[in-house]
Amino acid sequence: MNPLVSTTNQSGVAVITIDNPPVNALSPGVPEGLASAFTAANADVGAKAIVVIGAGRTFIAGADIKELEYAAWGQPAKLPALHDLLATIENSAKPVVMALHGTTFGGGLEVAMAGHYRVAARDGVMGQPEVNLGIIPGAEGTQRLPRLVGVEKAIEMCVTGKPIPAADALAAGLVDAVVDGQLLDSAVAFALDVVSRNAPLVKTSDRTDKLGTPERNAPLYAAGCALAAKVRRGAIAPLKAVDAIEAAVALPFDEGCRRERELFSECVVTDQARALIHAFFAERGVAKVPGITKETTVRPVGKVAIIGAGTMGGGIAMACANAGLQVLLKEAEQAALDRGMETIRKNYDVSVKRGRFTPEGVEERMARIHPQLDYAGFDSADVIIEAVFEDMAIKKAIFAEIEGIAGADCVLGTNTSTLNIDEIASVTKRPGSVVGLHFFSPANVMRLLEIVRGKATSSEILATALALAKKLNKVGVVAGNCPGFIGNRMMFPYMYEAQFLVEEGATPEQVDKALTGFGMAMGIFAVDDMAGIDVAWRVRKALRHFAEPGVRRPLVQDQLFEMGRYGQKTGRGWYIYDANRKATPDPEVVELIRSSAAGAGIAQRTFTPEEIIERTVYALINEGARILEEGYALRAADIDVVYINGYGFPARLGGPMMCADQIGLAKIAARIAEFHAEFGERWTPAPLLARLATEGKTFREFDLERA
Ligand code: T1G
Repeated sequence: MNPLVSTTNQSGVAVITIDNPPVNALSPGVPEGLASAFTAANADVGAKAIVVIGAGRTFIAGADIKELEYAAWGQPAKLPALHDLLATIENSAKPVVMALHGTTFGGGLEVAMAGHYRVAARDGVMGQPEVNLGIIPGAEGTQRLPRLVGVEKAIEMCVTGKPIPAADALAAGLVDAVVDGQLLDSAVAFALDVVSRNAPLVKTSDRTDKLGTPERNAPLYAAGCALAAKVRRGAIAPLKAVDAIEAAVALPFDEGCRRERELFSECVVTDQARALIHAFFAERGVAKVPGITKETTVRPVGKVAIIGAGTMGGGIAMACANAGLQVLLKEAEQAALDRGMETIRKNYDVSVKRGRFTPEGVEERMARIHPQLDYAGFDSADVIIEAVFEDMAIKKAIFAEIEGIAGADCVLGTNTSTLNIDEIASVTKRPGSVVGLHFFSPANVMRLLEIVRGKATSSEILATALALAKKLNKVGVVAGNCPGFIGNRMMFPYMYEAQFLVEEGATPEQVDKALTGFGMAMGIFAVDDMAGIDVAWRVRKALRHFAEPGVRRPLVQDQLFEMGRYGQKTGRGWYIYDANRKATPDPEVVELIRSSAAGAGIAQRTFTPEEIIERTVYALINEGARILEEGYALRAADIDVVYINGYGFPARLGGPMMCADQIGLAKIAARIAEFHAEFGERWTPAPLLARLATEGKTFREFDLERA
């Protein structure tokens, strides 16, 4: 007996159940089990029809991505050859009804589409998310999906990778019924109805009614490519998905399937597939933290108290309210509190306008946020998050205050982007309860939460912080307590190098263009303007950057600060901003850069985009290697998760460390050595990077060896 697939009989219907926790992936054994279950069910005189259902939380969520990872890295992989299985399902003489709940994704949807009918639970979702992994559907999804939903919808689903809810699937023709309540009973009843009506068993592969013709579809293909360029800039797989759907229209079914397999095979060995599959597992790996086990107590969180209703505090309050938590939001003065609440209201209004929330949903959320000027109710909060100004003295004063108020089990979080957690914790008698919670702005939108472990932070507090991140729909990455933690510590050399480049002859616009061309969501000067040149100035002072004599200092940023050019908030920074926050280059700034450089005798030259990328991104990678070696990041993969989710690093490059692996550490180390010779100490190669390069190894291998 196959433990992954079993068959029972309900009212004369063979019920085939897939039970491969956690998500019923098509791991080795599942397709084989399904194939023999189908053969048996077809031979079983006691079965009039067949229902396939998933045990646990979902129908099949796709192929086993572990196997895809092996394939991507050229290792022996047991990728399911589903062609024969899908043909067996489709050719079944007995009606096949697929009962879908949870996430019917990828290979799961492909199996489902081979059935004659599909019945879905109302809260189920269906999709072909393969592009998220840098690949296209590989089990005939690009051939059957357009036959069921039409070419336009199929392109949209395969290009964006976004799942659709059951109701939309019904409207599109992907499923035949949406049911509430007992899914299995409904599916069995549906199957019996098909039998009693002697309804025809239409094979999806035989259908052509929704396919159209190559000529008429030409604009749809062009629109699909345009959509790909828009939502997945630079990605290969979405374009290949369009090609495969074109083949569904132009070729007979079997030939179309062959074409899909070719395109799939091309995609799976690309750098992008490797990078995206890496990113998938990296994101799920961050919660694995030494010292935290299944036995570690995670404290329940229902009520969060926030100190400070500014940009960060307000955003954190929204993130908590969105997750259904009760929120106390404290400010020192009424005017600031009112301003904070107004901003929250305004942000929610925008979400309603954009259709993200309903007006009622917003009222529910607003009702969860209690504005206040005192500490009332803080004694029963599960988590307190201090989110005031980035100033050590103020933060310490607040921690000294809440020490006497917070309950014994309360998590004491500080939202700092750079300050020393241990120093903050030192003012309390319970440093084990103190943890850094570095949210990213806007905190209600950005997925990253850096969770900073101080030297005393207890495992329980850390585990609770990780659970809180999950509850807030964020990805929590544990970082050690070094200045800037993981993300900002890496950003400093990257940002300063960009500034040196403009002093040497590039313009902010050129640097930003090179970076966005590389794939970054924003250029670093645009980021500086968004985060605030005043904020960067304060951080620089607090961390005593450039305090040592003899180091090269950026010449312009302090001048911009002194001119009151704080970036977007003042309409001027490195760029000029219009009312819609659209940036245009400012000749005055370029002039300021040129005259400052001339004053310092800096030679001027031009830079290619490649040189710009090397100087900036390699600085990022070099610092990442240091952080990893010093143990402030648990894994290279954690650094990648930080940069993809908090700093706009393109997922298709896998994050800075995976990107370094793919460029080749030897090449990077050689270039860094040249920069070191030319620019001196700030380019000292990170010892780990140098060592791995010499040994011919990668950061990925470094992670695997330590796992
Ligand atoms: N394969 C292997 N492991 C998987 C997996 C999969 N498809 N999906 C999830 N896991 C693991 C995951 O690593 C984690 O493990 C645990 O399950 C829970 O996941 C032939 C080629 C299903 C919506 O892309 O979108 O089919 O960390 O923490 O938030 O054409 O996982 O606990 O050890 O994410 O509830 C297409 C990807 C594959 C689905 C559940 N399918 N997965 O989310 O839990 S390609 C996908 C997800 C394919 C065919 C092609 C989500 C989820 P661990 P989780 P969750």
